[in-house]
This record gives sequence, structure tokens and C-alpha cells, in this order.
Amino acid sequence: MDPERDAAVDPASGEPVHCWNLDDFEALEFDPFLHDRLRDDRATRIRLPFGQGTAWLMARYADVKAATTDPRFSRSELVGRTITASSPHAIASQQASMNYADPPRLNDMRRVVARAFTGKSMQKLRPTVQHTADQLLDEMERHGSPADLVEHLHGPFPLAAVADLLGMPQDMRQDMTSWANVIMTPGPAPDKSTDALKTVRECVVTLLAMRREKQSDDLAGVLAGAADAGEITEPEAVSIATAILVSGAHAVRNNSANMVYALLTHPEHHERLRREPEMIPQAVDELLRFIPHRSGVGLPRIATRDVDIAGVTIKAGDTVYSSYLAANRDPEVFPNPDTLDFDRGPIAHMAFGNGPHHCVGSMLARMESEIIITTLIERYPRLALAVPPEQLEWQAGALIRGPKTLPVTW
Ligand code: FLV
Repeated sequence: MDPERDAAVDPASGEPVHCWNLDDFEALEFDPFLHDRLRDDRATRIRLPFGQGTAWLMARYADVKAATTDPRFSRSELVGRTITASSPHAIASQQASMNYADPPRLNDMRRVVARAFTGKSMQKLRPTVQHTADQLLDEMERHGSPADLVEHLHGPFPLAAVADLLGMPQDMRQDMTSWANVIMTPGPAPDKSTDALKTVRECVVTLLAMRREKQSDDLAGVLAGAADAGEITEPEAVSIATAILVSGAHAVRNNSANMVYALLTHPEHHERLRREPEMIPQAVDELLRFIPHRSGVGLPRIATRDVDIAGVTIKAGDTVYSSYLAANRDPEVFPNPDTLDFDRGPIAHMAFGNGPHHCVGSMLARMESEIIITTLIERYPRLALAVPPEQLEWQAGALIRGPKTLPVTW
């Protein structure tokens, strides 16, 4: 036992410290630690299971919004620091990464990536992505009812979508789903996770080299072109493609499975979308708000000077985490926040983050979720869980939460 780890006060400041253990939760159960933090009227000091030291946690919507847009908090200052963390190692490489960049460099990288995520390129991608969903469900029908939706749809579909966006050839895609899952579940096997990340990066390097031989307007082509033009560096191009591939495949796999689980366990909501399919985009946004997407909290920021915020003074050098999950359940912004309600109207949720690091792939993620829900509703009017919900198994020790399998009948 490390006495400093378990201390209930921060040795430097004498402030109370809340140890956040990151237990695994079943289904869509919301972490009670975050509910408690929302009842606190000021930011709290926390200690997470990995790394060292303590950090501040922003939970309320207004505080998360302030902390994630305030330029006095820096991502690049994280590089090389050991901080208290949700994960035993940094998921994104800290070198040349968008995750660890601050404006203005961050904006240079995002400007390049945005060329592959325009409304027009999404429109162009949509029929291809729809075709993938149709084919996967044809295959599921050949398998026969009951079948596992994670295996047949939620796993392969988002991987195909990001691979199409990147322009990755079929023969490179084979093992990518399991790689993405191993990388993002570092708890049980940290070495396997870092090895898998290395393998994916090597694939990306090969793909960018292929684009130099033969140009194309997919994301790999955009990144290779921007690197050749000196807009971004080669390591930045590799890091961006890797991050989009791994996060895109893994986050949507789990989030979309959680969405379908939510619909299958909220039959009135499901029925409503059957009757009013034009509501699906709005329902997807409410599902994004409602679903506790991850365990713990993502990358923090470092204060570059003393900042008064959320009822506390954060000292220069302190670590600041912002919980988008908590912000999405703030009753001051979302009345009855723990209720799934498709009638909230326009929802300014933070499921894709906030500020200069707001998710670059949100348009693609939304499109994928809309296609999954629309296609399932059109094809399977009697879609239902094949087992009682309490018998489903949920992933353990994962950063992004989701069911292990989603057996359904139709
Ligand atoms: O921080 C998160 C994140 C970062 C990222 O760069 C890509 C992602 O898909 C995610 C994510 O899904 C959840 C996060 O908390």
C-alpha cells in the first residue's frame, strides 16, 4: 500500500482528495462518483487509479465549458509529465499528436483534417457506409436469428467506415477491429495494448507511403499531401490517421451498441422512432448525451498560471480534468438529466467534447449512428434482445464502456 496514494488530503495544499476508483458498471448505470461531484458546488481534488499526484475535476456544465475553452489550460504541457490518470499509459502517442497540441498548432492540424470531414465528403461516403451496413445485416440474416449485433454490426461497421474515410485497402483491415479493442482496453494487458498501437501505426505509415505513389482524395491522401506541402509534419500525419482509425473504430463500436441497447430496453422510445423516423437525428443526439460513454475521464489539461474557476484557485502547474459525462447530466442545463427524453429540442451536449479539441469525427460518428438505427428499424420491426437484459455481459477494465455481446432476435 502506498500511503500517499490513499491519503484523504493533498499533502501540498491540505485540500481533501476524493479517490476515484473507476469501478466497472453494468449496462448504462451512471458512475455515482460523478453524480456526487455534480452536487458539489465547487471543483474537487481527485486521485485516479494510475499515475501520481492529484488533479482538479470539473463536473458541472458551466465549469467544464469554462475549463475546456480557457487558453490558460494547456494540453502540450502534459507531454512528459506523470499525472494521476484513468489509464496505465498514454493512449495517444504524446509526440506530434492532436490530443497533446494547443492552438495555434492544433488549429493547423485540424484545418488539414477538416478537408476530409466536409459535408460534401460525408455525403459522398454515406452510400458506401450504408452499403456496408446492408451487407453486414444480410450476412447476419444468413447466420440466422438469434445473432450477436456486436459481432455482426457494431464491431465491423465503424471500422469499415473509418477505413473507407482513410482509403485503407481491404487486405490491411483484417485484424484492425481486435487491435482497436486491445489498444483501448489497457487495464488487463498494458503491454499488448502498446504493441497493438505500434502495429496500427506501422499500417498507417505503409498507407501514407502508398498515397505518395498514387494520389487520392481520401483522408490518407489529404494527410500525405499536407505532409508533403509542409503544412503538418510526417509524424503528425501518422499520429492523426492512427488516432482517427482507432478512436473511430472503437468509440462508435461501443457507443452505437449502447444506443441500440438503450432503445431495446426503452420500448416506448424505440416504438416512437419506428413511428417517427424523421426524429432519429434528434434521438441520436439525446442518446449521445444520455449514454455514459466512458469509464473515468479523458485527457486533462495543465494550468499555465493561477486560475480562479469553479469556486477554487487552481495553481500554475496543477492538473485539471473535465468530465463531459458529468456535464451531460447537469440538472441546471438538462432537467431530469437521468431520463432519456427525445423531446428536449436542440441539445448542446458535450459527448464530443468542447472547445478547440472538439471531436473532428463527430459528423461521421453521427452519420454512422443514424444509419445503424434507421437500418435496424426499417429491416427489423420486431427486433428484441434475445436474453433478459440482466444477463448481458458488459466489458470490464475498458476505457470506453459497452456490452461484450448484444444477442438479438428479429
Ligand atoms: O477523450 C476521449 C476521446 C478522445 C479521442 O481523441 C477520441 C475518442 O474517441 C475519445 C472518446 O471516445 C472518449 C473520450 O473520453
